[in-house]
Amino acid sequence: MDVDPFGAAFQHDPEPFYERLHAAGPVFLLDAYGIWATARHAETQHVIRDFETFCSSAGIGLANFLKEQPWRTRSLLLEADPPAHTSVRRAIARVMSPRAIEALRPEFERHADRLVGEAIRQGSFDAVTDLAQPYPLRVFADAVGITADDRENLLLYGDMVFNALGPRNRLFEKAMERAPQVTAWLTEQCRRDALRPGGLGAHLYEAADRGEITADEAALLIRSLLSAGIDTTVHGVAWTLRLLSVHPEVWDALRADPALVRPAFEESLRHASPAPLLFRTTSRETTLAGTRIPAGEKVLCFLGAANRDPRAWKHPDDFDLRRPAGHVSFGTGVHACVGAAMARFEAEILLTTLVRRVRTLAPAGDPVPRPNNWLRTLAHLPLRAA
Ligand code: OVM
Repeated sequence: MDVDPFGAAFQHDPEPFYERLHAAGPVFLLDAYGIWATARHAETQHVIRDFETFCSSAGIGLANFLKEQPWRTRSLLLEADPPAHTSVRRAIARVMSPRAIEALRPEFERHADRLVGEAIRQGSFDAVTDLAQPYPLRVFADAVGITADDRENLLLYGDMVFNALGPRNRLFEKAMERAPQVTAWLTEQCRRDALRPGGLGAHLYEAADRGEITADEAALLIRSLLSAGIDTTVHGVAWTLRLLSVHPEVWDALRADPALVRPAFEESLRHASPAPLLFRTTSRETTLAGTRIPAGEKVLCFLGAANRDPRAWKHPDDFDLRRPAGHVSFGTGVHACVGAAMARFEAEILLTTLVRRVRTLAPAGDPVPRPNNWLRTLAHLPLRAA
């Protein structure tokens, strides 16, 4: 198969490639990179569920850590396998419990109200730079306990983290230009004495005090929160707003019943998965859908394609809020996104605030993509609210 998941055409708009990926069979080889791949829902789900055969400790990006050094200390969550993964995963899951998240509601609502109010006053606004970015930069970073104001560093760091999951191309080099300063800033924010008491970060250090994890592990888990917790949500929210702006009948349905905001976010994640790719590495020889794969091989799961597999979804290209559960945008199994509930909570509050205050939402220009090796990102999304 000669599709290049890191080529400009795929990065700009992956959907036109999905039909060919689905037709390539349940598992296929991407010649250019010498990697295996799945794009159908069933096999993709199988690979990400079977964490013992398809491991994460050799990296979930293109790089194979069995053969090359990662660019930074491995993530204890993302780039680890059970049993090492289990205790840190438990600690961070506890810190992000449903109760801990719900306690954030007043602050999250206050900032949603403020940002939505400012956007509406302008009439036309940029849904990326006026809403989708500033919202998590404020509320999520506050929830972690970040005290620094220069939070653009989180976007610069996110650019590094996500571009580094692809090849060492121009995008990677560009993102890494300021790596020393940005990494130093980020490392500083993960220190115990830099964090506000009572935040998620402080709670991780308290888990270290109780002996559940070490203090070094707490710092690295905070790095995970700051790595994974901003851009993913920014673009999940941005794509939802894009889809809602071109489906006025869905917007009307949300206005009539704001409880539909949650299914709308979910369906957006399926329809326009912000993180459409995910690698695993075979920890042993295995047979996948009749194909033998040796040990130590990278397997690319096309999550975005699995979310549009006609074998799994009726009219997969329709934007339809009545879908059953089952998209793989948050992964599944032991590595399923630990921040999923937080992302849903942020999206719910921001979008509900908008739905309550805006009668019509319409495009005010074309969305401007922002090339990235991993994420489907928007630089700008001009919208008009009335
Ligand atoms: C982490 C991490 C980084 C990027 C993404 C992610 C999608 C996690 O540092 O643990 O999850």
